[in-house]
Amino acid sequence: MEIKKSTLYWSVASVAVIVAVVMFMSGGSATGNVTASSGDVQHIVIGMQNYNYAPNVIHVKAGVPVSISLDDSVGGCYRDFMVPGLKLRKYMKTSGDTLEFTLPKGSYVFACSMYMGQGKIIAE
Ligand SMILES: [Cu+2]
Repeated sequence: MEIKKSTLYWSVASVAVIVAVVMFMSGGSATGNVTASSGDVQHIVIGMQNYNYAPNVIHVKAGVPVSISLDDSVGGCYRDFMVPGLKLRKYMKTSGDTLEFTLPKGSYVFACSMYMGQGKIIAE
């Protein structure tokens, strides 16, 4: 159990490092792409910047499962994450919680439960 837990933390940490590197290389832009993929899942870690989600424009591949998690910079109701067009809502208590879904081509708004934080996922 301990080993599994630390493995999970390491994977989350690695993804966070990749996100940081990608954001650094893209000049701190809030536009994001898939930051890591294991198997057929597109993992996306969302943080917080200027009272909004960052990245807040995310490009994914249509038809391939997406897994979203919120890092520790995300607080309060921003952790109550919704994709209204898919009728999805999940309170992601920790950075280990994920929301998983697969998208047909299109653009999907995501937001906190009060629409203070908003962004979109573009499936191509
Ligand atoms: Cu909110």
